[in-house]
Amino acid sequence: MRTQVGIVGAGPAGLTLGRLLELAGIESVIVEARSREYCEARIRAGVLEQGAVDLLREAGVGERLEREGLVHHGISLQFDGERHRIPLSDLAGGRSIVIYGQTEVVKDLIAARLQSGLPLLFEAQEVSVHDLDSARPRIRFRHEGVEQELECDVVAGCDGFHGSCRASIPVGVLREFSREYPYGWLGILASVAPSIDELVYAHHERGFALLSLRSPTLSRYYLQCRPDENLDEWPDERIWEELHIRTGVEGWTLEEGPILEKGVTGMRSYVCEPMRYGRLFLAGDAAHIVPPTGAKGLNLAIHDVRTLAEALVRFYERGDESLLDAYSDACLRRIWRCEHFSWWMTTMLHLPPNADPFDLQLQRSQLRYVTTSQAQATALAENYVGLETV
Ligand code: RFL
Ligand code: PHB
Repeated sequence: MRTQVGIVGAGPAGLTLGRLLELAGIESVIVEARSREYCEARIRAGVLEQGAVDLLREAGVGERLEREGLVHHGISLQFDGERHRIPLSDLAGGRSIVIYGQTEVVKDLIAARLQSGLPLLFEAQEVSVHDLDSARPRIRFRHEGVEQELECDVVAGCDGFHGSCRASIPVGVLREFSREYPYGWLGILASVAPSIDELVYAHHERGFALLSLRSPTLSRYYLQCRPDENLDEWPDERIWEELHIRTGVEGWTLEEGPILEKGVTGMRSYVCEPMRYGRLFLAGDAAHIVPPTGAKGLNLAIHDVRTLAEALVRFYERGDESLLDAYSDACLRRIWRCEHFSWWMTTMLHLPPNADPFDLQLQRSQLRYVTTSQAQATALAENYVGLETV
């Protein structure tokens, strides 16, 4: 088999790249380790920046997003039992965010690709990449029992943090930066109308909590926990009880409903530089991870592949590799801004293990400053909705 761009991974990065290349008349094959059902059911992000929404719309996959996505113009920060609204749109030049699940983005992109009749191979086994420093890199895998070799001009490593592309780069090429946090999030999806109109990020001395949503009938709530928290210790009643305690404010009630899904995720920050080795280009979580508190991971993944698609268009139209050469640096500027923002939101809102009263007072002071100073609130708002230029 031969193609122009071999894409490893059918998450938001790989699928969006495939779509952008399709629109530019560039061939691609997407090779994915999991099943379609698995990819479409994996519950993750829920907040899209305006820039990501605009790109999906321009790429012709924004129809359902436009219909079902919930446009939000603010978020709240809660501390000391009080909520403080940050009017994102007022502070960030009218820009807003859209609540639309990553699962839905993935479903829309898969449907569009299959409708175009383009190759998207699910359940590929033993996917490996080879000859990356040559002009003919290859992807090998087994699909439906048959060994396959896909010869490409370029390989896009969109296979997430635990994928095999980054791991195939020879030792010593990449510089890696990382930070582990002693926090996890216990997330639930509940079949109940959200008790909030906008997201609430709550600081509490028992730990952080986040109130989010997916639709007018689906709530998505999170509790700070240990990264290795055992879900068996969290029957539904305990989850609701803890949510009530951490998010409670006078005159407001958190409505409960059947919990459809629950899971625990650890948190880390990670960046590798450069995001390239020879003809392999890394994009999305394959190259960088942020803790979810800033809601940036999915948006960064989409930004990376927009930059990569533009570079590939230049390469195929003019044989000009300058944008491919500039790809990593162009992405890393935004990535590091989001790394900082996500780290900042995380450390401001989470209770450190063994926190002493001094730590808590510093967090409260920072929260009070962000919610009372227009300059600080603007800094939060423009990062949260997504900076136009970095
Ligand atoms: P993905 O989504 O991990 O997709 C990678 C794909 O590659 C496949 N794969 C392979 N395929 C072939 N061969 C191999 N060897 C392979 N190894 C892996 C995988 O099966 C998968 O299909 O990476 P991508 O596309 O870079 O997208 C990144 C986003 O998924 C991620 O950054 C976000 O979900 C992060 N995130 C959030 N981001 C936001 O922008 N806003 C949010 O509100 C937000 N909330 C979150 C989040 C992530 C969370 N978790 C679970 C980590 C909330 C949570 C709880
Ligand atoms: C979500 O709805 O899943 C969500 C929202 C905001 C975040 C992280 C996750 O910061």
